[in-house]
Amino acid sequence: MKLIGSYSSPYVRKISVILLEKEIAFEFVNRINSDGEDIVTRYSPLNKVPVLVADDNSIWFDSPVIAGYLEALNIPPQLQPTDGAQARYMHQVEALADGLLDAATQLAHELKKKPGQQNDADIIALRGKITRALDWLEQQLVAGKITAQPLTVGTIAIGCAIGFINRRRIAQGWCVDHPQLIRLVESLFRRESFLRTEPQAS
Ligand SMILES: N[C@@H](CCC(=O)N[C@@H](CS)C(=O)NCC(=O)O)C(=O)O
Repeated sequence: MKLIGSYSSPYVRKISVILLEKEIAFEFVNRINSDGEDIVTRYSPLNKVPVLVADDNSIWFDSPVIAGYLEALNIPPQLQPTDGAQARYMHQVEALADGLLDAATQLAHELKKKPGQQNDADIIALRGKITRALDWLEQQLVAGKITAQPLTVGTIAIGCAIGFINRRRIAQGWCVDHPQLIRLVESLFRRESFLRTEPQAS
């Protein structure tokens, strides 16, 4: 099994965490090869990582699809519910966390531009998405709909999104009014799979 990605990508981290939790052996292949060439378009038309090349050479991209492929291998621990309604809800949580990450990565990109070149309307819209997503997660945790145990792909996706937000200081002060979310991510960040995939400071 090969995971093509970059060490800094939080979406790649999500798949690395799943592979580590399931103790599936894999080779990490950097999207930039030794000649400085980006190899991802050979595998993914959209040029996005992660890409998984399975042992039967089948190619899978987009992290929710890869997570589904890995779950279908039936290797414990189970990270996705089998019950239809519970599985649908977990996918909604995963989609929300991935969407939070989409907004956070776009905001990080926008904020890297010089002040005069930044699009203020985009920044406001992206901050709105991030705030509402964090509030939604807190509400679901308070209602007991998202729980730390058992670990799921949904909670792993939340950990990867918040890890990126913290590292890039995208939503400073978010901790103040999201105590349940802090408790969840603190428990995730103590796991060996998260510790081993923590990106180096850039
Ligand atoms: N929805 C995708 C998002 C993946 C994604 O946006 N990956 C970024 C790296 S963090 C990427 O490869 N961007 C390159 C590009 O869009 O050209 C997933 O969950 O796998």
